[in-house]
Amino acid sequence: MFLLGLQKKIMNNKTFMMIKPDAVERGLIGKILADITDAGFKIIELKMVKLSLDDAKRFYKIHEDRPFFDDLTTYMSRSPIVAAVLSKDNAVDEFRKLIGSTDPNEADNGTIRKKYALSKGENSVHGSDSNENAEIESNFHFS
Ligand code: DAT
Ligand code: MG
Repeated sequence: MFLLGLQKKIMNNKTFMMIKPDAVERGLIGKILADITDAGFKIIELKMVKLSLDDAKRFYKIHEDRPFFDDLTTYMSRSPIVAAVLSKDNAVDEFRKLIGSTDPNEADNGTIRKKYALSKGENSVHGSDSNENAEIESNFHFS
């Protein structure tokens, strides 16, 4: 039982995040990273990179049939992003709580999206939605 618990804890302890173009453009990298480390996350990988339109389309492939796909991929490739792998117990859920709802108008007070996001489309940060996607998205950026 102890080993199973430990294994679960290790499998739940990482997530992947990006600081998106709208936030990088407005000089918010430092503030957002401070919010993240203040919330108890450790930064274990970090880089700033400009995605090509093709990179953005591959990263967001699950949304390719959605009406906002072109806007999303054009926006994500218009200027650099910051990509990071973070660790904390229950990292995926804890990080989604820290960033808040997709639409900043629906996000709770104190969340990163409530504080910084411009709109549902330009919402300043990405956070993986499952352990499986955290692994896939981390490998996309840090292979
Ligand atoms: P999240 O980023 O909260 O996981 P998502 O995975 O549903 O949200 O969508 C990915 C991104 O696509 C989201 O951060 C912003 C954009 N997006 C989602 N729904 C949208 C909409 N209705 N209009 C415009 N952009 C949208
Ligand atoms: Mg998502």
